[in-house]
Amino acid sequence: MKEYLLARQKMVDAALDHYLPKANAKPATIHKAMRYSLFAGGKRLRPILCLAAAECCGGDPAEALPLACAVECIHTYSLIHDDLPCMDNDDFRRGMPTSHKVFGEGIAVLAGDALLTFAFELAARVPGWPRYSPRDVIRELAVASGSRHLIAGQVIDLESEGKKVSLPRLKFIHESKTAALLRCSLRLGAMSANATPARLQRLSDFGLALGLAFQVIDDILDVTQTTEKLGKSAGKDAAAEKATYPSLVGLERSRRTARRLTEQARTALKPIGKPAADLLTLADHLLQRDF
Ligand code: GRG
Repeated sequence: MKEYLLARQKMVDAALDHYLPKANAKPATIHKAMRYSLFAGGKRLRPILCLAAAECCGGDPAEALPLACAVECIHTYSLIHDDLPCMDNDDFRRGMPTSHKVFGEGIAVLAGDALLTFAFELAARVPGWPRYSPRDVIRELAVASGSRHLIAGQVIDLESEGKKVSLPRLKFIHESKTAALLRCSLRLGAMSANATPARLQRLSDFGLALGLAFQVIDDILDVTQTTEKLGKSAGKDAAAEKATYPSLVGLERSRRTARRLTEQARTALKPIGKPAADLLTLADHLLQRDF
């Protein structure tokens, strides 16, 4: 798995480097800022899932690359904006000072905007496939990152600060903020392989359960790991009295929930058999992760 992940990270990094405007393209500040956050050492989980979904559906991962990179651009934009003083106000991300600490708030906002916009430029590169047009793909990205999913999660999160949050509300925040983009990564990979509607649905169900498990584990790691290990400020949720799975149901029940969700994700892929092997291994790997 280690070698597989490393090879996929390299493939994604090379593609991002190829697609993105060069650091000295005018105006250099914005392109430097976009590249700074994009190449700060993210795990590339979403693009890796996108490529694995393409393979699971019999496709060529190279065809999914622009979409895998588009999702990573959207993910990175959301991190830059989330770290801003008006949002989560964080100084440290991916083991480096956050964008606004290096470039100032104005450029950080614009770097996030530019990455979000660039994602759609990348998505517009795909030729389309018999079952899925470029329009379908672009809509998929827009819906996952828009006001009913990624932004919805952030809004409810902001509005929940300092309030008692119920478990269903927390699940909604996690599904919107985290799981929707993970699911979108898998769906885009499947679409690039011209997946049947039935297989697309299976990957979608896998993505939603895996995405929620991923966020529950993220909540657990915030309590149990160090800042050095995570590459972002540990213990921040508790310090900000944020609702998380551990704060609502405790660490042990959170761990059980993560295991149950991972099993639910695995079940969604069972009928696919051997072609889903890499995705199943990835799900187990994410459950065991410690950063
Ligand atoms: C500001 C529009 C806007 C949205 C913010 C995604 C998000 C919503 C906030 C970021 C902080 C957060 C708790 C996100 C949840 C998803 C998550 C666990 C992100 C970290 O993902 P990793 O671990 O990060 O894959 P790397 O750095 O490895 O890519």
